[in-house]
Amino acid sequence: MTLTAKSVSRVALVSSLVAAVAGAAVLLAAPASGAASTLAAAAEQSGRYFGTAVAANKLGDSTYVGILNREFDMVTAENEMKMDATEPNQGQFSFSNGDRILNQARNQGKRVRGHALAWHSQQPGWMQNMSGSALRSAMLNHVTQVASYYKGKVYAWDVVNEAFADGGGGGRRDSNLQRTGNDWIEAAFRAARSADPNAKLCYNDYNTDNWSNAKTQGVYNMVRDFKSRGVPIDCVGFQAHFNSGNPVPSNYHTTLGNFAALGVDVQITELDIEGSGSGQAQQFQGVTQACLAVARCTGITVWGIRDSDSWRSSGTPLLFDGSGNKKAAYTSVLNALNSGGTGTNPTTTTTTTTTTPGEQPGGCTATYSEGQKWSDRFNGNVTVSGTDNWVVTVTVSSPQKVIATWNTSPSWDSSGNVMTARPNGSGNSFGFTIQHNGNWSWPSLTCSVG
Ligand code: 9MR
Repeated sequence: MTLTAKSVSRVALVSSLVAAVAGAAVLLAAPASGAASTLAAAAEQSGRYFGTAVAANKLGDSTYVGILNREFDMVTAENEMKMDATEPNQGQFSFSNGDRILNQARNQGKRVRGHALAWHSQQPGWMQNMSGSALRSAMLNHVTQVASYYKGKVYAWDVVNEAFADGGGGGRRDSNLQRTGNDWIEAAFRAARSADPNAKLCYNDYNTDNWSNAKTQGVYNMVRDFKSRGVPIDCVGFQAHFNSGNPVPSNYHTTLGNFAALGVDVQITELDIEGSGSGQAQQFQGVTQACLAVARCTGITVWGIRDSDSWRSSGTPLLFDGSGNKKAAYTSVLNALNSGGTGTNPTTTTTTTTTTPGEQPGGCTATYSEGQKWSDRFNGNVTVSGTDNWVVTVTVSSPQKVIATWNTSPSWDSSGNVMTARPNGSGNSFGFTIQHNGNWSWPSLTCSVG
């Protein structure tokens, strides 16, 4: 988890910074150029999407459709692409309601997440009583037929949904599908890849947000195993259904970052948070920031539009009230998206400055490494190597504040966001604590030879 800055002169500091994050070139800490006024536009500033679950029977509601068309650029069918909806009788497929949602979205230039090809729940009656090889074949046929029908039209599929057990064991959930053999999940992924090679294939689950949960670790180990054996998996969905008994964990960004480091995209797929007012708004902000802090967190989907559209409407868990008015939670998400964040994955990140011809040879390398994190702050350490007379500039992004330093006596610019530092004595490292105020992005570093 490092970020490295090299420089050969002060002049070079004004040259453009080039960052390579996990192999992809992105600009570091590029702030949003202006505040976007919709969730989708705000998310797109950092290359992400902002989606919602859609119910086909609400597509005649003009308030609903008005908000849908205005605010979101990704759509998930709330129920209409599930197994019971798409294969009500074995071998007879029904796509009409799924198509209504897909076509409405695509006509408006929105993308679609498919949900879900294989699941222990919402199975059609004929499948519920099946077992063994007959069930395995029926499941694989379902995956193949549905993914083939929507080939090229969905951005991503939740190939397998909710296959891990709740509680402390971190193991698989018992189900008729699980009893066909532990390899049912990878078999489903392989069938989906064959049917639609360009769709991103996701594993999707709930209560996998807290890094300390056994269930989170169970899913993580499965994804790591799949990646090591070449099972085709591209993404992991975190449903993110929160309430007071299951609040947004303070280590959410750690969870997302650790999964991303396995080489998969991560997505918040069914976000809702029961509550109201500023408490609810703050939790929505935290989830948004956790995604923004991870480069491979590619988007957020809320599980419905208005509170009254929610599967648990009494908990008022969404961003619009029953009349379609924006709630405080809406504003906090929009503001968080507008304050940007290219995010960083917990992998090596290199920042280099270009060299001005004719400069003296020499230089220095400053390496940032992540330290401990808490819900409101995180530590960073800088290690420097190179010639003696260098100095490091550390820039944090507003509203972050550096609230403590060690092994250094820095000087500050007038904004308080830029500190210029050398390690004390003959040391080669120093550290600081950043109060993130909702922005988890890492500071940018330069080092220069004086
Ligand atoms: O929101 C969906 C609700 O309308 C259905 O009755 C329910 C049936 O299982 O599924 C709800 O959506 C679930 C999603 O498909 C998977 N994760 C949990 C969601 C909320 O229960």
